[in-house]
Amino acid sequence: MPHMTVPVVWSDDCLLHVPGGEVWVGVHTPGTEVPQRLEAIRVALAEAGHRFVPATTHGDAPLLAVHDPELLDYLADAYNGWVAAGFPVDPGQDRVVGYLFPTPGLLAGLPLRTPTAAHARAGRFCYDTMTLVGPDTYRAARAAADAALTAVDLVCAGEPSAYAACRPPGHHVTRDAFGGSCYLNNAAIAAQALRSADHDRVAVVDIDAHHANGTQSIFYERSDVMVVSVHVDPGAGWFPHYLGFADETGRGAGEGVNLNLPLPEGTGDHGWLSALEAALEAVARFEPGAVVLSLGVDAAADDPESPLRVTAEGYRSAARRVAALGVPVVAVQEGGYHLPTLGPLVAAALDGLAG
Ligand code: SP5
Ligand code: ZN
Repeated sequence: MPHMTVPVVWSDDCLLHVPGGEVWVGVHTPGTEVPQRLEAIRVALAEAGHRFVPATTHGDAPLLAVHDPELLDYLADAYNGWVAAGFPVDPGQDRVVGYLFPTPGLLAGLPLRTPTAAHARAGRFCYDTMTLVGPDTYRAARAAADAALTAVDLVCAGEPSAYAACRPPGHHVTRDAFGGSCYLNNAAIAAQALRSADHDRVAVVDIDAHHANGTQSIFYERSDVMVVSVHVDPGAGWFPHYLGFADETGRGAGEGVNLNLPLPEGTGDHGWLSALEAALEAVARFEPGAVVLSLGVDAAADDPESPLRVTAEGYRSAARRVAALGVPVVAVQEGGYHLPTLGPLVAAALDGLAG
């Protein structure tokens, strides 16, 4: 059998989001989720001979199927509101970043309002200080979602798999709150689009180093979309800290349709692939018509953002096992921050998907 290639859905607009930095424990540090990531991926996938397909626009409806309209309205206007409030001049912050967060202890059961002030509104929708909004952030986030939706179109038209070069990533975004360098949940948008198109049951398999808290949250009470996530144990002190524990199994109709496999720091290919194998057995029993693969490559040994020690061979095997489920796979890019190895890691994964 000839070795297949995977269509790579691409939009130049995904390069437009420039975080400008992030506020890490109160200190302004350089951004980690930078446009150079996507360039590195592009070079490696072109070299591997994959086909590039331009992303097409899909409008608001598939986004509103998983996100609150208030979140989209906020993201669309956040930067303009910040500039209008004068923050780029005084105190000299040219990106939107929150300073006050409506924690349950603050609200004490009273209703969550949307504040008037731009600096307060930021904390209503963004749950961390690491996910700044700049002039073209929303345009890039929309382009990433459109790339994911175009990949859905390709598998619905008969491709066995498609990869969306999504940036910014998405799996940390809930129905109405963003963070973790993510603005719109590309994987959830793709999963819902697959549901609406052809498939009664869809599974999201998340192999980013970090728990898929946003995707989990969006589908937590649903029986038609399974979410499985293999990630570094949040209980060992890793993002997203509050979520991603093994006892989060879904609620109501969704009970038993959410699976978390937290792993100890230092886990390498063997332990990571064993956990994935267990996750995929649950997925196979669920009998999905299609799978969304949240492909973060930050579980790699060299990655600065996680303590997992997965190799490129590990990613190749993981993707091969996902493809072996025998249903269409829409892969969307999530994290991965070590610029020198990022491209080869994604190329190895796509090679496994195609093989
Ligand atoms: C999509 C994705 O992989 N998001 C990762 C979000 C986790 N970010 C946690 C940041 C932890 C601190 N990193 C230090 C960076 C200092 N600039
Ligand atoms: Zn990650």
